[in-house]
Amino acid sequence: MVGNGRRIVSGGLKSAAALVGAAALIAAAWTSGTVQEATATVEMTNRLTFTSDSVVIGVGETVEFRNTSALVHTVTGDPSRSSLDASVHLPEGAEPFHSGRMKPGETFSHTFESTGTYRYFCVPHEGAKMHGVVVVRDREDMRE
Ligand SMILES: [Cu+2]
Repeated sequence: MVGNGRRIVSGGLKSAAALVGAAALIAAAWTSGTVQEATATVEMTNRLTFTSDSVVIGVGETVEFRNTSALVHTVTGDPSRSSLDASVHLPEGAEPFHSGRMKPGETFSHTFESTGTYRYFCVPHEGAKMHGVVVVRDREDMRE
């Protein structure tokens, strides 16, 4: 999925552009290592976004999701709960996960046990494309 550079830009390809943007972030994370490493925190906002879009952790590490907004959100990496193919991607063998409804102020932690790229989303805001990416690397690879 990490593309070969060329893309057509037009008004009708917003979600494709968002995907390319996410891929670029992942690529940046892989090469620079300056995005968040190790155990990470992601916040859920009033703007129907996750911050950061993309975090990089080592296998077996945990991401804490915090609902710092005034809205109910979820953190969902479960294809059976999504209606859009683009909302969820799990590495082969990875367990689906789902936070349930998170009220303002609540937190949810998930430990990522398989390497690869996870794409997750928020059930109530799937239509608004509220989703994010966690890249899980071998710890060996993180010592550079
Ligand atoms: Cu949401």
